[in-house]
Amino acid sequence: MANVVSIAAAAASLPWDVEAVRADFPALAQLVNGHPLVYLDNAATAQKPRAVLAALENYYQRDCANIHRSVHQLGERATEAYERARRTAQAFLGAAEPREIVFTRGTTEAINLVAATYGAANLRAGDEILLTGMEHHSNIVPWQLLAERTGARVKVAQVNDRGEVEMEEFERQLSPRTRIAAFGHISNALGTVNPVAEWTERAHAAGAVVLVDGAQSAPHLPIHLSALGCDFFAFSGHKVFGPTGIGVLWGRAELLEAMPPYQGGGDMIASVSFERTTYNRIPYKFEAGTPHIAGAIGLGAALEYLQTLGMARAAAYEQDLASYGAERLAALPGVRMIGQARERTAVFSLVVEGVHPHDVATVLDTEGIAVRAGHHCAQPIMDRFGVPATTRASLAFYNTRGEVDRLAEGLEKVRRIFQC
Ligand code: 7TS
Repeated sequence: MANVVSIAAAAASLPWDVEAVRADFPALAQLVNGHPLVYLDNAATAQKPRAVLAALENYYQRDCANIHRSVHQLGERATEAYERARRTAQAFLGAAEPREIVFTRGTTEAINLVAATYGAANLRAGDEILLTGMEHHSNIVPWQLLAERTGARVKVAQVNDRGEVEMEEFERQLSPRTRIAAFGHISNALGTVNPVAEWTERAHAAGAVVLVDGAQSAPHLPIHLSALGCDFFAFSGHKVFGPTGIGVLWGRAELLEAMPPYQGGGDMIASVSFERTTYNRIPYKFEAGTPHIAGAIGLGAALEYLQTLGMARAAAYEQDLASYGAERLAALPGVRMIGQARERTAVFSLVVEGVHPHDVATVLDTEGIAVRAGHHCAQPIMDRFGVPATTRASLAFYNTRGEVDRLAEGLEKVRRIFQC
């Protein structure tokens, strides 16, 4: 059998035709404030390829019906498309079975689901939940809520000056009381790529289950769950070039089976009476009510699109943008980059000395350059670096070196306007 790694390496070495890829994304071909759009807010949400738009249109125009209940043609087609999306997500992650894929509203809901079900069933007063100092609020607050309910304690592995959590620090914060370790694969605020497989190994050795927040990695890295070794993995449809309002929680079947339901309602039950209700098998136990059918189908189309492009090739191309961008932006006087991790993606969290990040973003917008300014829903890491906010440029595989140049020129204009 061919070696998967060598195939990936060979694929990654094929040239990346960025103009052909851009042509798949209609939103990229527009003028904003008289300039060709430079979309550098991909960590917030990514643009959608035609394949996704077509899948949504097809569902609403041809196959619009509820799922898992109607025997008529449209109901059958909708159910088949929805379940096919689940199998696509399974393949995208390298999960063992489709029933390990739970559709949620997104990463946020996936993490809340695990906290509210696995967490509530398994954590007691005095137990510990280990997070890192660079988590998104979505991977902090659900655990704080769980801690409030159970008496468990949230512990934090701290971040060094480069924007990394060192292994010694991670291990120091683990203890025999750690029941859950939950951490981001890639930081949305710094771009740091965390050694999640190694952390998972250490957390497992301490007896904890591991949730990986893959919101920022699923769009940028090939994901192989078996290589990560984690127990739960969450990502959002809208960041992987799919629709908003849909996402995935992957969990090991034996864990999902043992977990109590999340929400009650239609589809999640086997039978209901006022005396006794029994629950459906996984994953349906966690998908109460009519789900975001179109969203799941659109997400399936996005993941198929990514598989066709090849995530290894996309990642290799983005790595080139990441090094080019880091060099280009570091050369700008008066511009400081927060987060200098050795392993990082094309996320640039910038501080222009003397200028408020929102002003930076506003000036860039006049040039047609879309970036995000703020704390990026990661206030603890902003506090760690002593800044209230940054201006963040986050790239995807459809961005170009030319667009990085436009960003650099935009930042020079900011400095001219504010004379700093
Ligand atoms: N985890 C990480 C690491 C994220 O970056 C985000 C969203 C989430 C969780 C939550 O995802 P959601 O789809 O459920 O909202 N991050 C961002 C961002 O960086 N800018 O806007 C949203």
